[in-house]
Amino acid sequence: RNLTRAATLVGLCMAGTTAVSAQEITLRGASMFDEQHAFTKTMEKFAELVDEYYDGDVVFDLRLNGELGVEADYVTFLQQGVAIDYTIMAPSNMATFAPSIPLMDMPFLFRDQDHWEATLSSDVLKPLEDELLEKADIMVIGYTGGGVRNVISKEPIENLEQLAGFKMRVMGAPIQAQIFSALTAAPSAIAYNEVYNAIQTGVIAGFENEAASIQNLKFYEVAPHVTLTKHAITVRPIVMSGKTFRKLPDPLQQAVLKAGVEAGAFGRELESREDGQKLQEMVDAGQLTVHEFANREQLLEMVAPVQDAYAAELGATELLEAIRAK
Ligand code: X1X
Repeated sequence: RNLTRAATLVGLCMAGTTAVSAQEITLRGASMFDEQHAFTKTMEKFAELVDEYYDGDVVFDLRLNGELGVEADYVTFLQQGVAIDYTIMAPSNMATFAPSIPLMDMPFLFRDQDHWEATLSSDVLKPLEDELLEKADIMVIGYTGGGVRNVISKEPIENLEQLAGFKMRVMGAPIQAQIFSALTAAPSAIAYNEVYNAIQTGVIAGFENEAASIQNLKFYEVAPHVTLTKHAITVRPIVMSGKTFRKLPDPLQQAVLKAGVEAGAFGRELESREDGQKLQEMVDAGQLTVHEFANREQLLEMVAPVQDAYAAELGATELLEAIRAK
């Protein structure tokens, strides 16, 4: 199924992404990770389900290990309708095109796993999806995620005093930097594929991420301390370029929409289940040391005004209330 071909990115862009003919349709996906990561497994599940629901031939060409770049690249490709057709990505990596979309992965948005699941299995996020489609021509076809994001650092961090001035990488959406600034850290937006080196060379002292990705990309080699800030449960839309979707025959469009929702549910169950296991595997292997964060509840109080101001600025106060009420 995963037909990895040795083609350059330029070649891919020039070739276009979707060959629609009576004989064959090719859909190209991208993952920053290898076969072991939940995103990759979820995209494989998506392909399997499309095959099951569509009575025709589709070739899924899923490129792994960051062969086609990182999420910040994918969002441009999807918006332009080149190089890739579908992927899974963080809303905070799509802010350039749709400023409101990072509301759905804003730190401290969800109280717990039940709140997160209730939100993702409802249609409360639809206004954000509509904006993404309108402004970036990117369709949300399902929701995966479920990893718990924590602070990862070179040196141990156990309380607010130690978090103060912590030079850390955050994702590109301004709300990410605003939240960590409110916690008195010193955030800066750095591309994901530069994080490892930036920590190694001392440009930053750490970042924040979930277990699946820390393990897959071996971030523990440069940042062996994890602090249980538990500031986010990941929301990761499965997305498809609108330019691709519109070229597909109607029965395939229906199969894609059904498969997207079901692959999302599969991915949420998988990543949530594996999250604690993967953290423990890294602890057991001596790769990570876990630290509790003293007075975590205080963090919630510090960020609430920042969340409110961000939603107000977007005209999304009611939406934020609706998510909080889920
Ligand atoms: O922090 C990031 O940019 C990345 O972190 C993990 O690898 C994933 O959640 C991914 O979607 C991206 O957000």
